[in-house]
Amino acid sequence: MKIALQLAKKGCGFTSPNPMVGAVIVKEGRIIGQGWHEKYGEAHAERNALAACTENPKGATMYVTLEPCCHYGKQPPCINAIMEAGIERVVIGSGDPNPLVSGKGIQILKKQGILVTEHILQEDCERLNEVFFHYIQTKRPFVVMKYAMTMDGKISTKTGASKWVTGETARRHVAQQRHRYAAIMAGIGTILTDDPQLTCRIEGGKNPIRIICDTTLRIPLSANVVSTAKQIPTIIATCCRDAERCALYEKKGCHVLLVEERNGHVDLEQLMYLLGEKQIDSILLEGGGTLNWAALSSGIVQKVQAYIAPKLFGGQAAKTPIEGEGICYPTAAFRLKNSCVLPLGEDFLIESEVEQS
Ligand code: AOF
Ligand code: ZN
Repeated sequence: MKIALQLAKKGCGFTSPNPMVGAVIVKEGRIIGQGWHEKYGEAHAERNALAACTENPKGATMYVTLEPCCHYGKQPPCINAIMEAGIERVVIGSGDPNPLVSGKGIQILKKQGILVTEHILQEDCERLNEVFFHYIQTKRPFVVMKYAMTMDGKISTKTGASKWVTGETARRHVAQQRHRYAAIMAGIGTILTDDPQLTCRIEGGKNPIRIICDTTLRIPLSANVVSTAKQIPTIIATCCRDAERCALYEKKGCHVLLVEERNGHVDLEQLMYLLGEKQIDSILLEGGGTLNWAALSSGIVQKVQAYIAPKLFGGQAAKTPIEGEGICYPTAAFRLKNSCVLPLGEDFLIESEVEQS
């Protein structure tokens, strides 16, 4: 199962909005085939592992990180392939929360006389697909709020300069996250001050869909994200209903998404619903303090990634990761759980889940 998990991770960034899955086929103590789900819409891990078998898999055991599917989607049911190949035993990491599968895959395999062992390395298999599990159950994207700050909690100096807070190793890690998640979201403030590309920039990596929250449609037509929108999908979420203005951005290749207004901003809850409808299963939120507060207080954030640099900027005017109104008492804090720390060069990444209230 550990090997299957490693195989599954090779699909990272390419399977969205479907899961990463790995499978290993073992006969008489030898691995005779392995495979993973390589790309959205293409063959599932189980069929890839069967196709890769170097000898007849009849009587063999299949280790698979996710319950095999039993429905016709873009691909035929994996349980059929497993039964036809004469697999004797299936060892499963986690169940599939997809309502079309959800326990039925296991049930049918058992009915056909195949031995099924469940819950092997279940936690690892569930963590691997935290995005898929969230998306299939809520139809909303999994949102990761990311920021880089100094040890005194600043994301820029008092002049607004932020290049760079963290070192190269940490920044390379961020690039991997842009590959991993389906989309990246920033606010108009970030576009106006930094004019970023919001691309991935790692070899063999995929660029995330870019989502810009721009309540009043102020984004310059010359902004990098607008001028490259024909190459990299770019969504502008706005409350501006001026059709002529919207058309200017559409002509440049942007998709203008009309959203209701809430507290003077784009209604983020509605935006998450609309993005979920577009099959966007995950978002790396690289917002400034205003957007971060709006996101956190509207309950759309699942995870926080804080990159922390051993530096101090000082300055009352220097920006912090989450601004907005803030809370009154420490007891009202947004609580985080299951935190882990990853050293990255001289910096650290602290990653935590947001406790949903
Ligand atoms: C995958 N890859 O390796 C496995 C999946 O539309 P389809 O036919 O590709 O079906 C997608 C569903 O199949 C997915 O939501 C999940 O429930 C199940 N298993 N999917 O893309 C795989 N094993
Ligand atoms: Zn399948």
